[in-house]
Amino acid sequence: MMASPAERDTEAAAILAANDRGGFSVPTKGLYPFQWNWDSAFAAMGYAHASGERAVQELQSLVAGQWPNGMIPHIIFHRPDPGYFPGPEVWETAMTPPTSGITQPPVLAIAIAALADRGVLAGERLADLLEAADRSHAFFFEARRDPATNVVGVVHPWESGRDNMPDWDDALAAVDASKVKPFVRRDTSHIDAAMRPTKEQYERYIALVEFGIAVGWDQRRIMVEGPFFVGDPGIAAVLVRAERELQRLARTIGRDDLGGNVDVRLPALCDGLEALWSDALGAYTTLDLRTGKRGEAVSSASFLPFAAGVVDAAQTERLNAHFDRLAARCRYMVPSYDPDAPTFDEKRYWRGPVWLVVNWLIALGLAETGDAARAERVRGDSRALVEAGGFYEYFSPLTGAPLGGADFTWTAAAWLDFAR
Ligand code: 9YW
Repeated sequence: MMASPAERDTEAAAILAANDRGGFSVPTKGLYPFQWNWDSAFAAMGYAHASGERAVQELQSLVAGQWPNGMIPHIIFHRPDPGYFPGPEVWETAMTPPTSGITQPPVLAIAIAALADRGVLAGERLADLLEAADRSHAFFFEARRDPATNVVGVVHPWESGRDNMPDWDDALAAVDASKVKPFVRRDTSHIDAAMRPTKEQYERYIALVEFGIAVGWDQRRIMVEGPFFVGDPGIAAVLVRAERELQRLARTIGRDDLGGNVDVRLPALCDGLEALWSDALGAYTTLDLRTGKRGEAVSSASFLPFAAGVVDAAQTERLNAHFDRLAARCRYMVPSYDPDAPTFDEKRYWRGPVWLVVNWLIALGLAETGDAARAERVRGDSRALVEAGGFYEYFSPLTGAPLGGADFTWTAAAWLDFAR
C-alpha cells in the first residue's frame, strides 16, 4: 500500500523503537532475534535521527562482543532465544557474551564516522570505538587476507552478509557435508522456503561451523586450512572505506597511533581489491582463493568499490555499462545478482533481490565519484520501494514486491538516513 513519506517516517521510527532490545537492536522480531554486526552499524545511523545517545549505545553494544583477537562476530547472542538456528550451542565459541565464530562486513568505522560527523559522538567514547574498529581491521589483515595476493576473503558465505549469492555456489559445493550432525532449521518456519537457501546449502553452512569448532576457532587456521576461502569484493571494498574513515577520524582527534596502523594496511588492501577486478567481466567479482576461479557475473557488490575510492576511469566506464544494462532490465536498482545470469532468482535471498543497505553504500560511492545521475537512480528506486512496499527485508528488482521479514531495522534506518 502506498504511504506518504511522512507516514513512512513515523513507521520507520516506530520500527527502530520496537526492535530496540535495550542498547542493542535486533534486525527483525522472530526471524533474527539477536544483534547482527553490520545490521547494527546501519541501525546506529538510523537511531541517530531520534537520539544520538541511542545511536552510540548501538555501536558500544556491538563492540562488547569483540573477541580478544579483534574479530567482531557476525552475531552476538546477548540473550537466549530458541527461535533461531544456529544458536550459541551450535557455534560453541565459549565467548562472553556468547557469539558466532565468524565476522561480517566492517561497516562499524563508517557508522562511527557518520555519528562523529553529526556531532553525536566525541571524546573518549569516540576514541574507544575507533580503537575497537582498528583492532577489528587488524583482525581482517591478519586472519582474512591472503598473504600471496592481499585479497580479503570470507571463510563462510555468511561472513559476506550476502549469504547465498551464486558466486559462493562452487566453493560451497566443494565443502564436505557428509558428517554434519542432524539439525532442524528455524528460518523456514518464519519465511517461505522459496525465498531461503536450500537444504543442501544449509548443511554445508553447518559443516563450515563444525570445522571452526574442530580447530578451536583459531581464525588463522580457518583461513589457511579451512574448506572455504573466497575473495569478496563486498568486504574488501567496505574495509578500504572503513580504513579511510578510521584514518581521517584518528587524525582529527590527534590519535595518530590508530591512523598509523592504517598507513601500513591500506596500500596492501587496495592492491587486494584491485586483484578482484575481472577484466574478462569488466567488473569486480569474487575469487576462489583455493582454486583461482573468479565469479562470472556482476553482483551488487561489484559496485561497492566506488565507495572505496579505488575505481579508475577505464574501470568506471565498464562498470557503468553494467549498471546501465541492469538499470534497463530492472525497474528497481540494484539487484543483488545479474538478471541476465542463469542463476538469477528474483525472490531468493541474495540471488536477485534488492537490499536497501547495499544501495545506501553504492549510492554513496557513486555520488562521491561525481555520478549524481546514477546515485539518484539508486536512491530514488530505494525510496520508491519503501513508499510502495514498506520496511521489508528485501524487494524484487523486477516488480518491487516486498520480500522476507517485515519491519526490518536496517530498512527503516536506510529510509531515515539515505532514501527519503
Ligand atoms: C543469518 C540479519 C542478517 C544479515 C545478513 C543476511 C541475513 C541471515 O540476515 O543473514 O542467518 O545470518 O544475509 O546479511 O546481516 O539481517
